[in-house]
Amino acid sequence: MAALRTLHCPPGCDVCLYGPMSEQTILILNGPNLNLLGTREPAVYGHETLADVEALCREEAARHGLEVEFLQSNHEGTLVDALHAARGTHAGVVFNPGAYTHTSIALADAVSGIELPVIEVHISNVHAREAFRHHSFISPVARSIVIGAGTNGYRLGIAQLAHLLTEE
Ligand code: CA2
Repeated sequence: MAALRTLHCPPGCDVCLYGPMSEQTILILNGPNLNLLGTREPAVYGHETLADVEALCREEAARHGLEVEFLQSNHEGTLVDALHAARGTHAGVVFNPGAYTHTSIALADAVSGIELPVIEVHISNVHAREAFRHHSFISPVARSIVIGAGTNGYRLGIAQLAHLLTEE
C-alpha cells in the first residue's frame, strides 16, 4: 500500500497515496540592463544572453521539480510589484537586482516584506569591481547569496532554493 504523503515528500514524489505533489513555482527576477546580457561587456558578463539564462534556469528548476516564472525589468517599481505578487503564489525567488542592488531600500523592504526565501545572485564578482558595487542593500535580507559564478550562479541559486524548500 502506498505511504501517506508527509510534509517532507520531495517535489514529484510518486509513492504517496495521494499521488505526486503539485509542482511549486519559483520566480527568477532580473533587474535593470540584464536584458543586454550577451550583447556587450562579455569580459564581465560572458557571452550568454538573457534568453540563454532563462533556458538554463528552466532546465535546472526542472531537475528539482520546480516550475519557473522568469521576468526582467528596468524599473524599480515593477520589480517591487513582482516581488509582492510572488507572495502566496511562488515558493521562493532567485533575484539579480542589477545596479539596484547598490541603491534600493525599496527593493530591500520588498524582499523582507514578502517573507519568502530570496536568493541574491550576481553574475560578476562585485567585490572585485568598483567600490560602489561592494555594498548591497539586498544581502542583509536575502536568505543566501551567490556572487561571481557567472551565469552558473543562477543554477546554484535555484539548487539552493530547492534545498531550502525541501527542508522547510
Ligand atoms: O554581476 C551582476 O550580476 C550585476 O548584478 C549586474 C549589474 C551590475 O550593475 C551589478 O553591479 C552586478 C549590471 C547588469 C548589466 O548587464 C549588462 C550586460 C551587458 C552589457 C551591459 C550591461
